[in-house]
Amino acid sequence: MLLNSSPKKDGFRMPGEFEQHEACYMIWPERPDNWRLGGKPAQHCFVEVACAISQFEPVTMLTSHHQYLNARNMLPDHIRVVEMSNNDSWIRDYGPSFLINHHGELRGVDWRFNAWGGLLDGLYFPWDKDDLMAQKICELEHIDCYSLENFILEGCSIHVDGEGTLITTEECLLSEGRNGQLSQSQIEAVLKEYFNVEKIIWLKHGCYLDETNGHVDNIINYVRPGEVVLSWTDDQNDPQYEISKECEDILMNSVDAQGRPFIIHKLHCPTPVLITEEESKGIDAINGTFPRQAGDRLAASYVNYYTANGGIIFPLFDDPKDEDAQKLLEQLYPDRKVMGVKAREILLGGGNIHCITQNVPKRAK
Ligand code: KQY
Repeated sequence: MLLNSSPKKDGFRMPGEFEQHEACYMIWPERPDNWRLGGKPAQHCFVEVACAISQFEPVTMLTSHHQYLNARNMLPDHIRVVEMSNNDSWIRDYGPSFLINHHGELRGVDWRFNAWGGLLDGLYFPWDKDDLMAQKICELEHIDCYSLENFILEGCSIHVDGEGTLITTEECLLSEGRNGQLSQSQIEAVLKEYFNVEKIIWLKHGCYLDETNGHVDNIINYVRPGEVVLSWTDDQNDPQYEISKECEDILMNSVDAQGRPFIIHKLHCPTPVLITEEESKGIDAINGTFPRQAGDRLAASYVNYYTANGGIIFPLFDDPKDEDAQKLLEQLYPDRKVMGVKAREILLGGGNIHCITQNVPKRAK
């Protein structure tokens, strides 16, 4: 059922990802203008991610009818495969934002999606099937849903601590191609009402060259309330340095909704990852889709990881920093198994593990 009220009025909040889940959704990759070689290498990588997460919670893979049989054959039986039309695989962006209340009831928010900037600076056209997915997933989950007619928002552009704080970036949420007609305070008001939070922390920018206009989930992640990991480089000649330093300064000078100062852990980026000639040649060049040229730098970041019930699934880039990331995450999450998955193929598509996964919070039975 579509609800006319708001989560704040009804007492629903978005839990932190580190709270208990009952399931995880993903979408099978196939579009040849985003995934090289018709999505074949990315499909193997998605299988690895799904299998890793399924050690901790049930996974559902959504797929177009074209790829249903292939996805079914490539995935093990314990991963549910459900046909659902889509334009691409970024479920964190256009799946529902799941909310819970103190009775443990679940609801969703269905934001509008315009492929990260619509006709102004969006990354593909059309996006109509993606925009319908949140509503369809709420139906699959048998839950009611708040639907906003005009407000553009992607799930990767916000992080919450489940205790009243939301972190986002100005670069993304104030971008012209999303809600350019609204002021920052009007945008804040919508976020407060629909995520049911009291405090918004505005970072300035996301990662260097992030094609989504700086999604926050590629530059920080919440470990637990009051504690974040920040994507970092010590190389002051790298444009990423100023961006990360600015985020650190903002967080160090902020307190969250509960009045806590932030504990910040620096998770060092890999050596810049560049698209190779061969990779570039494997991607269909289509007018209107964001191009992938040899030598282009990708926004590689270890903080774009998935927090599962008993695990952390983080991206590997075949870089010496992979091991440092593993060690830091093991220290930060002593009660979770930290598992790396080779993620270059996801990165080549423009995002990473957090962007291709959507957790469903655990509801009361
Ligand atoms: O990182 C994301 N949330 C999505 C990136 C989309 C890339 C489309 N090429």
